[in-house]
Amino acid sequence: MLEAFDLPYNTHLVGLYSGTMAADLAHIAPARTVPAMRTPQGGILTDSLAMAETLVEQHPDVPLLPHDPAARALARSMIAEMHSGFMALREACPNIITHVWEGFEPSQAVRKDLARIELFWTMAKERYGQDGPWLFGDYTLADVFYAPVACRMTTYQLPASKIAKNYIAAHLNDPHFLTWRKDALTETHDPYPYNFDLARKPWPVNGS
Ligand SMILES: N[C@@H](CCC(=O)N[C@@H](CS)C(=O)NCC(=O)O)C(=O)O
Repeated sequence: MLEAFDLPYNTHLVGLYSGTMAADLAHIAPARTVPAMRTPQGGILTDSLAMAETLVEQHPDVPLLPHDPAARALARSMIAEMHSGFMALREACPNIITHVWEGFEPSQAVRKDLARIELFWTMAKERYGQDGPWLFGDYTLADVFYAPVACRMTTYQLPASKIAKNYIAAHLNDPHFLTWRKDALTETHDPYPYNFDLARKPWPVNGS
């Protein structure tokens, strides 16, 4: 969110799998999950949706959401549904940005989540997103919240329409996404936290 809109920030890495999470977050209580954020005024935000709302409030001149009220309503709804839903997809497909799993079979519940995501992406693109690669043309917070979905659809090779494929490619080629991936490749885990009995395939270079 901060990176994509050129909002200055400092990063503190937290040991999600190393057992140090609680200690690493102690200085920004009551945060207990990542991401967590402290604002310049000292406010602590413990949740991504709270961060998004706060940034919109604090940076009225930054186009974090589409300008058009109807587009804005759809963007907000898509963000909220992502934030509180798509649990089947999120549980079955942990977000992995390093490689592709070969032969993952999505369940009916995952397919149902994907159908709603397709509906949202198509509606946003067709109504408001004709003038650029992103859901609402220019990059907005909706794209921030759906970047991990584009990532999952790549990692697990999930079924995608032509519109969805083009949208996923926009993420995979986005400089911020590429930095995210480059950083992820420097991480090692022992034991590896995601155990799928599937072969690994290389990540598609620049989404091709
Ligand atoms: N609703 C939260 C979800 C945060 C969350 O579940 N973060 C996970 C990593 S993606 C986490 O920190 N898990 C560690 C734990 O639950 O101990 C948000 O959107 O910010």
